[in-house]
Amino acid sequence: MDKVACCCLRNGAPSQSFSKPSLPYTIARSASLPPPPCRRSISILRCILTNPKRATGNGVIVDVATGRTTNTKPGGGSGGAGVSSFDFEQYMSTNAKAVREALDRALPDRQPERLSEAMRYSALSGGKFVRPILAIAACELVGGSAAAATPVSCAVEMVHAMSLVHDDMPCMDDDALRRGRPATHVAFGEYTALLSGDALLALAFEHLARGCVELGVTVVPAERALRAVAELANAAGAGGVAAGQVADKASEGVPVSLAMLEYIHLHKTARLLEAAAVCGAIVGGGTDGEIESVRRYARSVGLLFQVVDDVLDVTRTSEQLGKTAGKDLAADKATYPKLLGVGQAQAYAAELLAMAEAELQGFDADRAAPLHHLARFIAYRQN
Ligand code: GRG
Repeated sequence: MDKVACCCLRNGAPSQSFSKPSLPYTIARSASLPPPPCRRSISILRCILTNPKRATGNGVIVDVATGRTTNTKPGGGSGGAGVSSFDFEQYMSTNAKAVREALDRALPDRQPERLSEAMRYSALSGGKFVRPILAIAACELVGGSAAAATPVSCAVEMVHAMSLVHDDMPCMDDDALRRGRPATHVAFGEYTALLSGDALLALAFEHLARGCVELGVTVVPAERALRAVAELANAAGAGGVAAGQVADKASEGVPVSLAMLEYIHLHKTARLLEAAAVCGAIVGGGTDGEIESVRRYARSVGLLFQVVDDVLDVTRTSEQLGKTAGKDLAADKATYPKLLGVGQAQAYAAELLAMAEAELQGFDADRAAPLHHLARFIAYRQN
């Protein structure tokens, strides 16, 4: 079994349902975090962790053991009987396989050989493919096909892969281990790693533009493709990942407020997950209202992703993570566990999850099921 499928089987099941957030909270409204989660938030989290089968509040019941959802809303679901079922593990492994194959075709495999090898090493080394699958799920949510999202899904994974390559380099986080094997600069040397990251970033936009053109205007009209290119470029650059990373580096060893920590995480991590989902919804033909709901969903999921990442960094081993554990502490970085404590960071994660899922309530339950499960998968991932 490949790492993706194995990871889905291990982590995909804990897809419990969640109560509504106990505190009114909107990420877009506030530059700072809400007050630390109160006792009620924490009890909600305990409930989430211990109750194997609960209603989500939007009529969907999720079974932890099987990952299957049942839509209890009268008339909900596609079967007309008010019941729908969704196999998250199958959805993840099928889409991950398709993304891997599409990336394999999109990446260079010829001259210059060493550069191509380094690009393939970074992009095809067993990532979870959360961002590409978010793009596909968002595209399908608004009525588009998985095929329409293929160029977007490859492009976001290329940007993600390049960010990991640069992040591991000595001038950044100086990490020798990534996905359980030597980081790209360790395997290929620094200048090749740096340039392979640059080449992946350039290829992301070439592939997105060309891929949409090849699909044809009946699948992805040119205006949608251009909007997606602009969204992804903004997310990668000074409007997103690069801005978050520079703030993150500058904050090492100095006192950091919760507001600054949120800024870092919303830009360094959440912005790319947001762009993945938003680009998916754009190429899928979503209305402006739908695209903005997807954006709010993905921003919460993106922040959740980083809160969970911070918690895993202090609760898991390097072996379990496939990357160096405890490195945030070692670098004296601000993290949610450091500022809030592990318990409250987890309670905050539960609130973000509930906020994300609330954004899906206006959509068809069957089409929204993958995004519900993805949010829970991110909340409960173990690496
Ligand atoms: C994008 C222009 C541009 C520059 C990059 C180095 C850098 C600037 C940014 C670092 C961004 C970064 C690495 C953020 C951390 C995000 C994060 C938690 C990654 C882990 O994602 P997973 O768990 O990884 O999805 P896998 O291995 O599954 O793909």
